Amino acid sequence: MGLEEEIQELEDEIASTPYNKSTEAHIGRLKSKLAEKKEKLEQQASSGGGGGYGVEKHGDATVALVGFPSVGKSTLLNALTNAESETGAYEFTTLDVYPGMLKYKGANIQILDVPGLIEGAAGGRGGGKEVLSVVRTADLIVFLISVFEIDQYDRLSEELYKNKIRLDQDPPWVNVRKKGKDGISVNTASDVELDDETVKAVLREHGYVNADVTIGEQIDIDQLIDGVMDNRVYLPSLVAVNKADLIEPDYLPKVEDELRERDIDPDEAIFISAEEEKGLDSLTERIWEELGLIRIYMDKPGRGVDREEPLILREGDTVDDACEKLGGSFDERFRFARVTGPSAKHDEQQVGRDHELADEDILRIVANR
Ligand SMILES: Nc1nc2c(ncn2[C@@H]2O[C@H](COP(=O)(O)OP(=O)(O)OP(=O)(O)O)[C@@H](O)[C@H]2O)c(=O)[nH]1
Ligand SMILES: [Mg+2]
Repeated sequence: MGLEEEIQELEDEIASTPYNKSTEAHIGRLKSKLAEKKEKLEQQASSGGGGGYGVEKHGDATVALVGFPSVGKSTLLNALTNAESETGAYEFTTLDVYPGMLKYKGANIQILDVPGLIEGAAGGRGGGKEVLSVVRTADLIVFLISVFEIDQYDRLSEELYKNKIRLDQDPPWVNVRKKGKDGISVNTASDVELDDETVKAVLREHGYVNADVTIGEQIDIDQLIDGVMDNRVYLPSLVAVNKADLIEPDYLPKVEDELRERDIDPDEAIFISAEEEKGLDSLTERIWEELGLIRIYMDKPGRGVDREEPLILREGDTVDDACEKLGGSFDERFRFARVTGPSAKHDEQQVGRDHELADEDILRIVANR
């Protein structure tokens, strides 16, 4: 039996096994087997070569624009950035990945227009595989869906899930530590509903014989496997609804209902018209927020505060991260820094390397000569 048939059999068996406490460990085993076999299939498929898309990461952050053919990705990219991505009123205009640079609040945000992500892409059809490998390296996914076909979202998010991209969630709190002997021991937080036997079954299926497993939060079997497999990427996402210029106001409630059915708050989705360049300011602002970028205005000796070209960092970054991004040899020469702005207790606060910065801080680094 070939790998693909084995995968099909496992999927059938999982689908036909009712989930309850007495079958939980069995399902855990099946799902783990399935995950491992899919991994193997993928490795076989990719060992055949195929150049892939060497799209380099440029700028301060990268956004992947995913959507069906003709939904308006190229039109949007051209409206948002300096790119010249071909647009056309027929499918599959975009055959490659087209990068464009969006300049916003002094940041350079790379936006990638990727070819139509169609059903089956994660299985390697339609060149989707390469597309997905580009998408995996992004910092944010923007779903572009047609106002007339909100169900496009289902198929797109399914493709991403199959390709080990998890949206809008933190990695599951699962920690596995190998040891030399004594089998598998399981340590779970009080709210975890998975049986220890299920956890052990899953771990064994993934090749563990002796290990300490800690599970810190309530998760399901799929999340446990995600935690054990360790090659999932966790990305934030936004939903932009395009061609909003084409609907009558009385059609809007229907669209909103369809969004709600998919757990998308209609107020969180951004309605745009790429063609008429409407709603693009809100979209850009939301991209900025979701990326969690912050602007740091450097106060340079003799040159004053540079508000034109801020240093772009991420929420949670420290003075140390600023030094790193600035380059140069601050390492030995760093003495202290002075911060004025949202993160400072008062103007010109003296801080150390571990001080956490905030958007629109003014930063001066004092270094030894
Ligand atoms: N009315 C309207 N038409 C739009 C809008 N955005 C794009 N279009 C049109 O839709 C068609 C397809 O747009 P593209 O930007 O080429 O779509 P795409 O997603 O890049 O398509 P592929 O490259 O084939 O994947 C073009 O005729 C656009 O002019 C919009 O907001 N409103
Ligand atoms: Mg296109």
